[in-house]
Amino acid sequence: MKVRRLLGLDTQAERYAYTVDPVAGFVSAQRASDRWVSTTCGYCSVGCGMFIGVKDGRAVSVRGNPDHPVNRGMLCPKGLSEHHTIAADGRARQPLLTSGGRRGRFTPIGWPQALETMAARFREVQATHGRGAVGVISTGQLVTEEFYALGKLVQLGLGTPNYDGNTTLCMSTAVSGYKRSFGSDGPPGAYEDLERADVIVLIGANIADNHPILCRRLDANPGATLIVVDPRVTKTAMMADVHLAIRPRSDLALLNGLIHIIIEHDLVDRDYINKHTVGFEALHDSVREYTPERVSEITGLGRDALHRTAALYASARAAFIGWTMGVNHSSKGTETVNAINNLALITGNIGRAGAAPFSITGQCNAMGTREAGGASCLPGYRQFDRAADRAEIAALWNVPVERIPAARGLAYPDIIEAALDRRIRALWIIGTNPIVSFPNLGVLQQALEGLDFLVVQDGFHPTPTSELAHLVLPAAVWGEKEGTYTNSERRVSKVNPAVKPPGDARSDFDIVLDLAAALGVRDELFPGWTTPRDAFEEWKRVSAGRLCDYAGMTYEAIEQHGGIQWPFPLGATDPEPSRRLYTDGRFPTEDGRARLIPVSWEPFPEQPSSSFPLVLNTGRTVEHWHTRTKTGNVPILEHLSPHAWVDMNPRDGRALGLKAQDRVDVVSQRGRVRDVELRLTETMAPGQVFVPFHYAEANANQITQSAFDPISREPNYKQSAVRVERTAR
Ligand SMILES: Nc1nc2c(c(=O)[nH]1)N[C@H]1C(S)=C(S)[C@@H](COP(=O)(O)OP(=O)(O)OC[C@H]3O[C@@H](n4cnc5c(=O)[nH]c(N)nc54)[C@H](O)[C@@H]3O)O[C@H]1N2
Ligand SMILES: Nc1nc2c(c(=O)[nH]1)N[C@H]1C(S)=C(S)[C@@H](COP(=O)(O)OP(=O)(O)OC[C@H]3O[C@@H](n4cnc5c(=O)[nH]c(N)nc54)[C@H](O)[C@@H]3O)O[C@H]1N2
Ligand code: SF4
Ligand SMILES: [Mo]
Repeated sequence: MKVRRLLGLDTQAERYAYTVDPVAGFVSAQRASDRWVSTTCGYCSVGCGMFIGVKDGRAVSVRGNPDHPVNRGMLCPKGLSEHHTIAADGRARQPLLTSGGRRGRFTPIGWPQALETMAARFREVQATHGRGAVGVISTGQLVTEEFYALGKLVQLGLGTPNYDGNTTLCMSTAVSGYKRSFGSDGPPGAYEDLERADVIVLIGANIADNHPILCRRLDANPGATLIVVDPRVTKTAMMADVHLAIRPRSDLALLNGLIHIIIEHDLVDRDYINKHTVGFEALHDSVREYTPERVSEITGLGRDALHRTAALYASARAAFIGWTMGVNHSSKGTETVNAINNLALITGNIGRAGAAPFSITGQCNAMGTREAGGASCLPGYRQFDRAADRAEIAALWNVPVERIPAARGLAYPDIIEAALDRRIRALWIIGTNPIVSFPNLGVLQQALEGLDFLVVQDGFHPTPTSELAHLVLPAAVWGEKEGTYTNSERRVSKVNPAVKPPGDARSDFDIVLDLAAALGVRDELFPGWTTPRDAFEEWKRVSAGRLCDYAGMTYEAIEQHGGIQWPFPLGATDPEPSRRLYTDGRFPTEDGRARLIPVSWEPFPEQPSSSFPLVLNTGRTVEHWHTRTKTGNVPILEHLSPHAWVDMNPRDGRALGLKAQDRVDVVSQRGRVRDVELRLTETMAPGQVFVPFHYAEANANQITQSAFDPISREPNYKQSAVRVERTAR
């Protein structure tokens, strides 16, 4: 009973008050529903299909959709408790404006005043300091229809190119890597490949915690050999046949070393290389120095393990290689992605069932903003610097081509730097919580505090970021609005509203349209638009003929098939042919061939020193979502993982005279995470520590560094030099 209460479960009395629900069967009376609304999970990029149970206008439960091809009825703990996020405490309910210019003291106002103030302040800043002095930072958690409308408003209405999203903290490395290797963004494989591969390599991807329902695909393929590359013994590593516990950020050396062995032993697919790639000779030259001896020194792996892994991968009938943040969160991330693609290309492991270099995405709709958002590229994966692409989008939008920017504006970290030196004066932050999630908090705080006008549009308030705003716009969240999400395998699924947003909160879509009206551009940009369906219809035309072609989709067909993978061109009826990209070996480059790109390993920035001898790794746990605005409000999840901790190898603990459960600080050159629980565990290698980044009150990003991938601009979140010391009392 005590445990049940601790976990936030029903009390005894409530537990025995059962009722029979036509869909769910026996359920506690508390969770019985009047109706079930079909939708897609709003947390991670797996994209599970589910139903929200609604009773008396409130979301009371969630069930997996047994007919959805992604999850076949299963949900992970976050999905199963997702209805709690909607009615959580701390939802933002009214627009709030600071009074007397003092931040933190808010006065509730109406929407007309909020949007007129925002339009006036943004125009004022732009008139004085130039159009680019307004910056916009969005997210991977809106619906695609919202991203499409927002991008159009920012690029054409506000006319600032300085627009980016938290996806640069996450997926931009994979995007840059795919573009360089294949000529376009777009993960080539499908989840089904996990069931059809005979060798599966996961690099820096802890799916057991972060994409739990993908693990079911591994269960369905017991014959496959699973190789996990991660410096920690993660839950995913515990499932593996082979765990390669490499030294931090030595992946690039490992991949080059595998390519070296594969070429030396002539395990390459000559035919595929000759027909579909360029650059093999240069690649061969570049990996000559990555001998097993040298790679073994860099990675800490035995030479046997290198030879065995190379042979397993290269002689597989179909090899799948998936990666997530262990690769992307690195100042060498893009090049590591290129090395992964090189490995797949020289062995012909792409475009076939089971064979793909596959970037597992993160947020529920990280893909949607890449496709339609118009931030790092123009909608439909068109490029800013390609005249033909600009002409095409200008014609589709019916505007002079001069209004389409010819270069991408500032990326997220560069927007922050521009705010710091006051080239950017006003910022609009939508659906992201940088005070917890952006690296090197001290610098960010200074940048945000120096702004003339900060707008934060969020489903929750206060958040550590919204507290700094001049204007807070309350947004509807998952469960309250309509649109589509694209999951990691390019599957576009439907999202539907089950309940009304609280108070005056409105969908991001409605906010964008009304801000456009306040700026005087609604009729030009969004003629006759009233609902997300209007955006979807225009986006279908804009995506037609592109790799991410939606033209053949309708909301109804998406619902009917449990999501449809793109490309789905006009007239398409069968979702099967779009399961994988590049099945014919043709790539969206000028000559149709993929690029083999030589890349070289470098040690990570900020190596350990005598004052900061440990390597800090940061990441996630299954119970929590990012900055916890949502999961921190779900009792069952919050009680399972209520506070931050640091994982450390027992040998390091002994050397420091520390024991399990001691309270410690984790300190870097930039700051200090105070008073967290020490956990001593063999899952960490000596010399390394791990801290989750979910906890604002013990914010890991106080100590992470400002080092970014020069190509993708993604932060190097996974390595910083730190020390651990007992908390002073
Ligand atoms: N429960 C939960 N699920 C989530 C999220 C969440 O917040 N909570 N967030 C979602 C989002 S947006 C994302 S991007 C994904 C992220 O999903 P993951 O990438 O799986 O998550 P992380 O824990 O950030 O990092 C993955 C692993 O990288 C390893 N790593 C660190 N350094 C290195 C290295 O040098 N080399 C290698 N090979 N590995 C290294 C870490 O030890 C860690 O186990 O999860 C999504 N799913
Ligand atoms: N040290 C360290 N830092 C990291 C990482 C790491 O591994 N280590 N991971 C990085 C990665 S991969 C990511 S993706 C980022 C995530 O970092 P954030 O994007 O900052 O994390 P979230 O908590 O998901 O923030 C989303 C915000 O949007 C709000 N929200 C939710 N739904 C809606 C909606 O529909 N509309 C609006 N307007 N608001 C909404 C939520 O309340 C929340 O405040 O963190 C990055 N930071
Ligand atoms: S695996 Fe991801 S999409 Fe599926 S229920 Fe869990 S959080 Fe939601
Ligand atoms: Mo992410």
